[in-house]
Amino acid sequence: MIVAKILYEIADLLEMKDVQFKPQAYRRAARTIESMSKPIEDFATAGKLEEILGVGKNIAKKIEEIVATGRLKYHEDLKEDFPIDIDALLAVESIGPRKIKLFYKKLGVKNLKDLERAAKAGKIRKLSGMGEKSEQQILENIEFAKSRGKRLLLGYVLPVAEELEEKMKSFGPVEIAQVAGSIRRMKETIGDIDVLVVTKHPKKVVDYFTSLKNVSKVVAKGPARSTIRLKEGVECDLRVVSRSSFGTALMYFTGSKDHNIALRRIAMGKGWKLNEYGLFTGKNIKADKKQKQIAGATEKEVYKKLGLQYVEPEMRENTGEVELARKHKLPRIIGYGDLRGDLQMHTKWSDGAHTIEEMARAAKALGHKYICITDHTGTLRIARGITARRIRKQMKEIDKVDRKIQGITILKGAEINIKSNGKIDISDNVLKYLDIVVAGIHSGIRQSREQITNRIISAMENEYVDIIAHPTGRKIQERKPYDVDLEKLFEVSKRTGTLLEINSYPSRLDLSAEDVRTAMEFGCKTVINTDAHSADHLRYIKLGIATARRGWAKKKDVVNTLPLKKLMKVFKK
Ligand code: DGT
Ligand code: CA
Ligand code: CA
Ligand code: ZN
Repeated sequence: MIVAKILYEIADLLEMKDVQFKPQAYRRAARTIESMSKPIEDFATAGKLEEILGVGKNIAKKIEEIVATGRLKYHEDLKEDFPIDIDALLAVESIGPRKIKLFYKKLGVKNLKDLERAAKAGKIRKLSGMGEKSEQQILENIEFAKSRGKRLLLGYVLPVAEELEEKMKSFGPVEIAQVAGSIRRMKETIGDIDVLVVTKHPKKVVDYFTSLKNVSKVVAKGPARSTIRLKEGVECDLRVVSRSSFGTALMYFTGSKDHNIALRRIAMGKGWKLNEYGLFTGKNIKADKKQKQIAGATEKEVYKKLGLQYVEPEMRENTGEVELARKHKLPRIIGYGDLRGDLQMHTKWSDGAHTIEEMARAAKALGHKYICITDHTGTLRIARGITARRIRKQMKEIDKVDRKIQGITILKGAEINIKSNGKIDISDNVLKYLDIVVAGIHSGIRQSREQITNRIISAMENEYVDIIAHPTGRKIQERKPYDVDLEKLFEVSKRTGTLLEINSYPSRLDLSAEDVRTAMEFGCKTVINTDAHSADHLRYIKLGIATARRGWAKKKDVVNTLPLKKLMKVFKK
């Protein structure tokens, strides 16, 4: 990940220097590397960097240097030309490299504080291409950027955490290793990684942990608890716990804090005590000699002793699950193995990185039984939207690939654009031949609540539209949802049967878990898609399932858990 980050920064820096073409090349390479499932180091050691899409001789050499030394001289030289906190400024929505350069040259803006001061003093509006409105917008966006702190996307941290867990597990003296905390609850953003281990040799384990290859700093080192900072930019806490209290420790460090407090209260009600060391009779572990541990080795036995149904980690937010667990009435939420396919993805026909065949083979390898190809259509220039004529051609190609690859069915679809006036950018004459039509808003998002809501509703009422893609348009930590009356959409969804998507892309997760929960209360059905723009993105489906689980969706609430035949009935025109 550090490689991608440096390449992105080079692109920004080159853009600030007005260099042509090169920025796009660096960005393209960064994007590919960022979404690869194999570590870049593997390509580097095998001397196969140039096989990566977008990586030529020049960029390959730079990657080699980063992999070998953790840094890049070329990058550091570029940074010296601009002594600016680019990361912080780029984090402000609507600000890109060009504006950073403009603000730096004309106003000497080097960081967020400078920018805020300049905007408040009315200096931004005087620059060419800027106005009072954009100045106001910058101020609002600075506030938003400040409020979101340093949390990282689950989609970014999860693979790092999983790899770390694997490394710990494979170390001889480790008996158990497991990730806890917000990652285990699959929250959309993550503060840090929490890992628990059981071992008879804490010192060896801690030495191993603090000398892992991707450690950038050892923050604390002790036999019970150690903290490291990883090169990927995230901190990781390791706690050594005993086998007999592993269950209660896992519960404690999984959280959420509010869920734990509710459980502790239940234990107290029974005259017991619950903490990370176990479930005990007697109120105070130290003072009460008669206290005895009655559970603690596994989570299941602790929940059971407390008279509760087991609560899945994704539901442990104290939003009603404890009450239901007490009554043994928790919903059985969708499982990670329940999905049979993915119904939104892009190929080279529009702005995707891979061919239909490559996408199908990758999906099959993930265990999918069906996929739907949904390239962008018509008016969406930036996404290289395809015309009606090309769609017909693509349909033939899909048939061909579908016959060629056994064991997976490739459906024909499109992701159409809902224009500002609520109209759709391609005619019904084309739509009616497609298996699945996904519609979404991709531009003109600054309309009023009423306009946006009605715009989406008019698409939902089109008899050929099956799915509304990323219904709120939010991008986590980048862009707020557009102003839309979701409850109205849920009502219309129930009436028309148009599905609202759970988009699995790491920065989208849209609908959010909270929105899914409301949708479920309305009795809506939903669909989990990746919106993959490359074969490597297909594995993000796990994040969408996690979002559905956090929203308490059951298997039957998600249409792409259905076998193909039943699925096709849902999408019958
Ligand atoms: P994060 O890291 O901000 O994404 O969120 P968490 O939930 O992973 O929080 P973290 O890393 O601070 O702590 C891990 C778990 O440990 C947390 O979910 C619950 C538990 N925990 C931490 N501090 C407290 C506390 O003061 N009281 C209780 N009851 N539990 C705590
Ligand atoms: Ca944490
Ligand atoms: Ca922590
Ligand atoms: Zn696209």
